[in-house]
Amino acid sequence: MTKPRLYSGMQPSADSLQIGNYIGALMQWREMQQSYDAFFSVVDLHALTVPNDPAELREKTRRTAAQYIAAGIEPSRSTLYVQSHVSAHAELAWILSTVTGFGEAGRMTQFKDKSSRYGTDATSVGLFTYPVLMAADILLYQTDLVPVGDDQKQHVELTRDLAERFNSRYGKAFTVPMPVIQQDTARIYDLQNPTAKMSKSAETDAGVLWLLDDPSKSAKKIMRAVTDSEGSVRYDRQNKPGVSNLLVIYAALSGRQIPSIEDEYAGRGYGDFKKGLAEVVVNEFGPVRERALALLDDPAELDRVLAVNAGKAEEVANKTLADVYDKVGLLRRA
Ligand code: AQP
Repeated sequence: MTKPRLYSGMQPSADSLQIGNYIGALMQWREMQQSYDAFFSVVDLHALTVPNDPAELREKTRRTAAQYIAAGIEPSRSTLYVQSHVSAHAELAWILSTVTGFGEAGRMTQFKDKSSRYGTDATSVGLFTYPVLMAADILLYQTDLVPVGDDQKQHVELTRDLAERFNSRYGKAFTVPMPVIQQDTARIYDLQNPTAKMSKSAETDAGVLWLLDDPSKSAKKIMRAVTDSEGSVRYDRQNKPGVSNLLVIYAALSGRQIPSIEDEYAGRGYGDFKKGLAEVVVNEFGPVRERALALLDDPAELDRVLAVNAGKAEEVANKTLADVYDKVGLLRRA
């Protein structure tokens, strides 16, 4: 029996991934690759929608791929590749842009947020059409499921609308995908500002735990994480966002339930709790970091693995693209 297909990706927007990317995405991908035919890409074309240094972007792309593998994505089981290595992504994005309404694209809240933050002159058309490229990523592979954070839900809804519109206008070319929305307990917040999502592009470093950081540096950041004055280790997202965030990280990485961690630290101070969490984080990330650094020590081998996987991705993607070209009436090259 064929397995249902899964698609997800991350932008190579920093030298290291952060713990939110690990807990919110990579840990789930690692689990899901067992039961799904999974495609995981490093979406470098998406990263171009904001200014980048070319040499740094190349390096970040390799680093992101290395961290996928170090975190347990198996390139012999899952199709792990770099988006720009498969030219069908950009080609399908063009076709989809012709069935996307201007107003429809303008309603995407992520674009509205970002463009109001940067101003229209500093906002590229690429940022505006970002969700159309994302739709192309997903639809090229006849994807059944797309695991995403709730901030991406609107983009998957657009993808579904475009797939349905295209299928009814030209005949069925796409599977209509379903989003799998990450649970709230998989959402990680900034250690210094625990009501804001932890992010690769956070303005300050002190609130972000990086996968590739020296473990002692991560331990220090945990010891300095913002808590509250109550002094009890208790989950209450509303009133105790700092402690709740630390509990979520603890539970996710140790595989334990939050109440059992609360029991363990009942009547003990935040210092003890933070020390315990630092140990959990260092134990989990130490080996991931070492594996990633070892992979990055041999970039030629990493590039070879990525090339093999790009070949696997291309086989599926080119088939969809050829069908779409036929359906919209492009003349086949003789
Ligand atoms: N704080 C988080 N908690 C849980 N999950 C998170 N993800 C990101 N931050 C958290 C998940 O990681 C994947 C990364 O997707 P992305 O790189 O395309 O962009 P993003 O979601 O915008 O992640 P960042 O780290 O905040 O990057 P920048 O700063 O570049 O925008 C997604 O699956 C996301 O849900």
